[in-house]
Amino acid sequence: MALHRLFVYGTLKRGQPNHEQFAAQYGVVKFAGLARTVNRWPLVIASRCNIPFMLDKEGHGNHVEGEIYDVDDKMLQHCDEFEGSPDYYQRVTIQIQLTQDSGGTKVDWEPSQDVMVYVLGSFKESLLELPLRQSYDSNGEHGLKYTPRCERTGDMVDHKTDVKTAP
Ligand code: PCA
Repeated sequence: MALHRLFVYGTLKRGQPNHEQFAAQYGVVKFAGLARTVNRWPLVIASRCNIPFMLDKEGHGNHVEGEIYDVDDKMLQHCDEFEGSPDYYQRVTIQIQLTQDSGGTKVDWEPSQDVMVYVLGSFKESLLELPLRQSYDSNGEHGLKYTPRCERTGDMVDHKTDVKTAP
C-alpha cells in the first residue's frame, strides 16, 4: 500500500484540537517525526475562529515547524474533506527537513524531502500584516484560542469570508 507524506503545522498536530481526525476509523496513519519547512512560509492565526493558516506565499515568514505523518489514500481523502481541500485550503507539495525521527531522536542534518501540506490560497492580502509565527499551539501565549467546528454558531459560520477573497 502506497503511503503519502503529510506535513501538519496546525490543529492536526498532537495535543491540538483536531488531532482526533487521525483516528484509525478514517484510514492508516503513522507518525514519522518532527520537521521544519526548508523555505520560509507565512504562518498566521486568523479569522473570528482563530484558525491557523500557512498562506500560499513561499519566501515570507519563518521556517515553520510541524509534524510528519504517512497516510494512506483513505486517510488523505478524509483529511482533504476535513480541511475543505481544494476549495478552502489547498493541498500542495513543499520541501521540509526532518528535525527529529519518529522515535524522538534529534536529526542533525537531513536532506530535504517533498511532502504535502494544506496551505491557504486566494487569501486576503491583509493577512500578511498579522504576526508571522514559527509554530502553532492553540493554547499559546497569543491567547487566540481556536473555536472548534462544533462550537461555531451564529456569525461564526461565516469565518471563511474573513480570510478568503471573494470568488
Ligand atoms: N489543520 C491543518 C492545516 C491547518 C490546520 O489547522 C494542519 O494542522 O496542518
